[in-house]
Amino acid sequence: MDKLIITAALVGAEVTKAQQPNLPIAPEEIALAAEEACQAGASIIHLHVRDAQGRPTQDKAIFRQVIKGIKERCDAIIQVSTGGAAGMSPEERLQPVTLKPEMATLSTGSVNFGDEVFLNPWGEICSFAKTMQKYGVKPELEVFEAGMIENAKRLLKEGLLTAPLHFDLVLGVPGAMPAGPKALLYLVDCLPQGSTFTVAGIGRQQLPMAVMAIIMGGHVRVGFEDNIFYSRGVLARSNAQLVSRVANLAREIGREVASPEEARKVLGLKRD
Ligand code: KMH
Ligand code: ZN
Repeated sequence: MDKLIITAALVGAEVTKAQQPNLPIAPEEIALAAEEACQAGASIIHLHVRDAQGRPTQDKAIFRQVIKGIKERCDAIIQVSTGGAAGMSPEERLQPVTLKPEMATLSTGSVNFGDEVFLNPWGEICSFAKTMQKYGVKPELEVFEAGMIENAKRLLKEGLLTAPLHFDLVLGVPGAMPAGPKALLYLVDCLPQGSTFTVAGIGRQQLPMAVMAIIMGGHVRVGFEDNIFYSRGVLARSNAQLVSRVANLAREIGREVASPEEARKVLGLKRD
């Protein structure tokens, strides 16, 4: 098995400081949280940013500032979100890709997302993929439902993606694919041969899904975007605390944890 790549999803678009007081929101807070997560074993930072009022934004200037802060502190792979928040326009969502980060997310289908709809019509998926090709950004394909893997295969066939593909299998979003071993096995079975995958379990499913991913040879995403608790009713102290637990579990099970440089090799990323 490859060494384990841990992604830290530090901020997200939905969680608030009222729910998780340790949520990093200001650019300096996010950069510090990234450094701590990296020290704890994360090699990818999945990045959302917030405006001065704490609202989700895809503002390029804020992304630029946060990315600069992270790069000054650690060597993590930066993966910008193009999902943003439900309801944002495609133009708004695509802004951080033009900063040429190493990676960006690409959701390959529409899905109910709690009370909202996360809309990704085919034409927009294609234009996101083309923009990523243009800026030399490797997509992480966000999969919330099985059909999204079929759309990724179609993109591959139409030359809008290049193999090997890298997926993030997100399980447990209310209204989307539920979390559990059968769902995960099914999704992994659907992936094109040679793909790599990360698993992101939502809420209390974060830890059990992470353990399954470690055993199956997948990679793991944890962080406040997906889960704010350390254990039942106990808020996590930091994103790093969640990363550290996964790193320790992996080592206990006999799977080593990848450094950012090792993660770049696994994902075929070439730095400029
Ligand atoms: N906030 C969700 C609606 C991504 O980062 O690419 C979408 C999301 C996916 O978070
Ligand atoms: Zn996200």
